Amino acid sequence: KHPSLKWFTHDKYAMFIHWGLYSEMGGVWKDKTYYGIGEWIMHMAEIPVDEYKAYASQFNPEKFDATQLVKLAKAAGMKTIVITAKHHDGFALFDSAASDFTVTKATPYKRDLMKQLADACAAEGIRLGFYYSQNQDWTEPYGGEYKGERPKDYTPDDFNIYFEKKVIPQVTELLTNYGDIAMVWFDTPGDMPKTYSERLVKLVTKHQPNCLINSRIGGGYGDYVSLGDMHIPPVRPDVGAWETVDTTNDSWSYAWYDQNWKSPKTIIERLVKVTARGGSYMLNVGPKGDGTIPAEAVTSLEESGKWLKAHSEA
Ligand code: JFZ
Repeated sequence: KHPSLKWFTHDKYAMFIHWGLYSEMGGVWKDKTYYGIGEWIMHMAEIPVDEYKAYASQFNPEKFDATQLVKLAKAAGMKTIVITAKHHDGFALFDSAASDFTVTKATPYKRDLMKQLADACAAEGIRLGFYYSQNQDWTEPYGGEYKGERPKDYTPDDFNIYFEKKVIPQVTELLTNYGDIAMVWFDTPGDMPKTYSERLVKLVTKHQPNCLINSRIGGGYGDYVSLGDMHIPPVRPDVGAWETVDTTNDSWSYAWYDQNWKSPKTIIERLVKVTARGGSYMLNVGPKGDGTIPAEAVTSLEESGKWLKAHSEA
């Protein structure tokens, strides 16, 4: 049993953040709307790799305010923030020596967003975790589910090239450049060989021994179980520590058409259902491309947070 499960099972409520180039697109590509989870727009709109990468020049979140975001999480009653440092599209919200497809090198914004968030979390006493897509990388020729044409004489074993040149260096950067990291939230291991999951567990443990790893690292590893998205088990699952991940509307990342915002009441109901069954609830917000949080999500998080505060103090 990982010692950090103590806070994980005690705190029970975290903020998930899905944010990236796809947030600036907001569900639209070349004046056409693609309905579905916004961070999959490259896949849904079949955007060519070069065009997608070039779109980084449109990402300039001048209105991002890390302190305001962390204070929103606190107001909601959340104790940890987990943010998409790199999603399946391969774009890094942090500075990385292992890639040019980063917020610091490929956008007019140029600043390291994870550094700002890490500093704000440390200042406000909120734990920080990173979502990292360790297998899928749609803009990397040797990455999982690459959306371009594979190099000639490519074989699946070439995944090792991607893993050595991008995954290991970037996860190391995330574990060594941003202070204490509470959790690395890996995702969609797919058919990634177990040895890669093993190597990532060793890497995390080496740099941040108190850092939790979720079960989507693959290979049967992980310190706790991430259940299927937005899924609340009908009865208490006998899996040890577990979490449900959910979102404030229906899309993880911002999508203009998705106005199906959960009310404060619905948030409380789902939080209670999960925690009553022994789980932790990680509720997502999808900031817009400019870095602001949709007003409806802010209101629901603040109102539900007020209710929680009023009903949890002795
Ligand atoms: C994955 C991502 O593809 C998606 O974009 C988002 O980040 C989400 C939180 O995670 O989607 C999944 C992964 C696993 C399941 C469902 C959706 N599952 O196991 O049911």
